[in-house]
Amino acid sequence: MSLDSFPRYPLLFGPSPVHPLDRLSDHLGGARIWAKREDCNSGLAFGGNKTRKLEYLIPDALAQGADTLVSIGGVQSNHTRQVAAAAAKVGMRAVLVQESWVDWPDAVNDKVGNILLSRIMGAEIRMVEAGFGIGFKESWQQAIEDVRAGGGTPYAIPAGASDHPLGGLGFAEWAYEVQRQEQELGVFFDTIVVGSGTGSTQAGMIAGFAGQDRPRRVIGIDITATLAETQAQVAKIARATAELIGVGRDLRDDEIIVLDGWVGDRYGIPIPSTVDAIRLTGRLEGVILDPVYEGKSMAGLIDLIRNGEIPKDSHVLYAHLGGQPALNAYSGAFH
Ligand code: 5PA
Repeated sequence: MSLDSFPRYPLLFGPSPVHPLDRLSDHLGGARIWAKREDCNSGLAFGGNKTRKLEYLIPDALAQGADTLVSIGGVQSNHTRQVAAAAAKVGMRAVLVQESWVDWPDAVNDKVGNILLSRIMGAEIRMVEAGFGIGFKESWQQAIEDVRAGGGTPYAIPAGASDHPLGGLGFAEWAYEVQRQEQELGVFFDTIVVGSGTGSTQAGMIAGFAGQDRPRRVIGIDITATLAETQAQVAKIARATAELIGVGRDLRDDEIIVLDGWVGDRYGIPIPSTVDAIRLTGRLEGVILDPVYEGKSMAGLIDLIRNGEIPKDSHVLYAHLGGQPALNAYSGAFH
């Protein structure tokens, strides 16, 4: 099958914007940096990377006759907020399991930002005590069964919409969107930098670019503090997605790059390099990053340019995947 043969439910405005970050590039004195903006890809509850993935899951949910999307994430999950928005848009209910992945002391952490938005959109929120993990969760299974017991038809969406047969398609399509935008802009991005958590964002990109002629590096920056699991998950989803869209060859191990060094020792806690990257990007570009994901992937990009790992003649595309609503729950990081 080819990518075009999978139905896509429109949730995005269209292609997400691509633009140069000239002042940041000049400041670092190395490669030219551009950003592709999934944080403004949709009019649905501030969009983000999951909205793009959900374009491929919603048709499957509709085909199955589902009336309730059931998903899971941390209290400040961007993913569950986007599931709530997609459910509202297509006229389904959303049941969201929100786990205590992060122990962060802001008093309003469980009241503002993403979780507030999900409440406004009418999602049923279930708060659960449980640590970070991308694997199968009993609380999620329970929520699915409860929907059934209540006479509903659930559609189960795993954390980050990642460990799902269609989870990699959104960003495989993104890779082709990049190729079209490069032709319009007259630029070639030899390096892509992307934050990696549940894995299907980077995995989809790898699969999509693998079907194209010109090789490039897709560098994932781990934001989970469990690097080996992230690498394994990215590899698994990339290979499954490549097969699903008919890339026609096996992915090599060296196509799967996930780097460690900017997450700190726990998921969801900003460290000094995170806050520095957020402040620098805000001050020089007026572009806002969050303290859980994009602040960390940008810290990685900054160091990789500074230490020459990304060479001076490179054109880098920074995938901005959204996530800013969580900033409100992290005011303490910026005092
Ligand atoms: C997330 C994920 P993947 O999970 O697809 O690897 O994406 C990582 C990522 N940037 C990067 C932002 C802003 C993200 O929200 N967020 C999760 C969530 O629950 O919000 C899935 C973890």
